[in-house]
Amino acid sequence: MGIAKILIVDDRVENLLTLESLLDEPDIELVRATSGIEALGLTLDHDFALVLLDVQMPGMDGYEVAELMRGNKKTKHIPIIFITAAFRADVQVFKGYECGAVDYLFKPLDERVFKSKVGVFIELFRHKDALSKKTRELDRKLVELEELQQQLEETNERLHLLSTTDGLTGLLNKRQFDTTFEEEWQRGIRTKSPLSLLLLDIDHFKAYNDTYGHAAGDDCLKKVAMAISDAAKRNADKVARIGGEEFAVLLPETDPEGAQHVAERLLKAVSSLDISHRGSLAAEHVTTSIGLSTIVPGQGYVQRDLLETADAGLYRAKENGRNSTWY
Ligand code: GH3
Ligand code: MG
Ligand code: MG
Ligand code: MG
Repeated sequence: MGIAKILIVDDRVENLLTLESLLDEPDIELVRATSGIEALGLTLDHDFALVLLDVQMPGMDGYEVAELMRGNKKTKHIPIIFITAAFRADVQVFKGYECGAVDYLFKPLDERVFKSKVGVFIELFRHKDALSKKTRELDRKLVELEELQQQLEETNERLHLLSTTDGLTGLLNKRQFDTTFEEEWQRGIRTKSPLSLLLLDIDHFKAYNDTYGHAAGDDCLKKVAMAISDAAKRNADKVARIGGEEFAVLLPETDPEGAQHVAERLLKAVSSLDISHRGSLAAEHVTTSIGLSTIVPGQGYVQRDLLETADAGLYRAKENGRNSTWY
């Protein structure tokens, strides 16, 4: 337990000595002042548990000291007990309370009453001290907590990215495509607007791997993925890698004409990457085949219809010599 400091103020040294003898305790430190002005200065420099203040002093009296203490942010909460000469009917006890004193004691002091009153304020001070220590500790913890919160958010963001995107290409993964497809389908039902789907597959990609190796194959996949997402320009367009060398592009609020337009653009975008492909039977460079379909969601259709129609289109595009689109 810490030491509690008490300021004793009296213009007469013998009165100070009396107070000192009454408060001679190991856990109390007494600080003396023999004038009001000296007392005020000390209250600014120390953290007092209590001020025992004489009323009558030459110069600045106790009431004035109390009023000035109340007017200062640093000292306004320090409890003050006035100690004054023997009781007289004309002593303005109320004035002491008005100045903000917590108590008013008369000399000669009753030792037991005096000690127990002082004891209450020491107890309060200790309590306050412990509370402010706890508050500081909590403040530190709060800062730590905020840092942890920040880390958690970053981890969550990374986790979200990992669980929704494909590691090789950065496009949406199959799982996220399924989720997005479901959402767009439901939105299409509400807005009664056409939803188009493009299924894109790299031509003779097995031969590409066989010719150039798996690492070159991966590199090619990355370039194709980038070309596709660049070519699917609208923000609402969702591009996913849904298989080894298969991609899906979901085009909300897009009619067959628009979908065909995007498909042609994708075909061209990949083709103009001009990635050499000796093993291809379709061209000298890497090409794709694209199957398309468009449905206004609901109205007797289900999601699978859109997928199956696009898949059938892809099959026809392959049969048709590859490097082409099919509705
Ligand atoms: P088609 O024109 O009919 O599509 O012929 P294809 O060879 O592209 O089709 P197939 O389905 O027979 O082969 C796909 C190949 O894609 C098989 C596999 O070696 C390759 N592949 C799938 N995933 C990856 C991958 O992540 N990296 C690499 N490098 N190759 C992959
Ligand atoms: Mg006096
Ligand atoms: Mg395939
Ligand atoms: Mg293929």
